[in-house]
Amino acid sequence: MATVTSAAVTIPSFTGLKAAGAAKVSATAKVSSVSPVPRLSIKASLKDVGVAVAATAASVMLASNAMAVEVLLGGDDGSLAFIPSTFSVAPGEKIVFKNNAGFPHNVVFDEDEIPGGVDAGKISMSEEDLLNAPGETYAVTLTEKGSYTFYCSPHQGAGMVGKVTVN
Ligand SMILES: [Cu+2]
Repeated sequence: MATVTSAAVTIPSFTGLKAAGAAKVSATAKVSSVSPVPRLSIKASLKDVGVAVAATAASVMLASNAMAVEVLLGGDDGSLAFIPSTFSVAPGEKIVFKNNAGFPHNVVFDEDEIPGGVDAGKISMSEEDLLNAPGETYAVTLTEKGSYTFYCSPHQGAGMVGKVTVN
């Protein structure tokens, strides 16, 4: 989900770059009879823009092929929350919790609110273990179908709880 959003942001900025590049080309065309050198450098910069867009498209494809869901720990607005706080995954799909803001955070599954037979200890971080650095991640893969409630132990009281459905 986060990947799709970043792609949506990248495309408009590319359009802006392309427009700026096109404007430069037409402006320089008048000068080019004097010196062909600026024309070459503009060609190169347009090519770079093309490469950047191709790289973005490739990373989006890789992310979807990997079948991973990214959940941010803490909102950009300072909220103490999992973002998204409610989501679904397929059995075996990787869930990557990523430190975003307001840390330290952690991810602990509630032993009373996970499918029977699943060991909360095996899928949780320890209550004392914390993600302290920006971008630090904790990944978990759930294989049993059902719903799982999890929380961040430092911020559980502030409402930092989430729910994932494996179906
Ligand atoms: Cu937290």
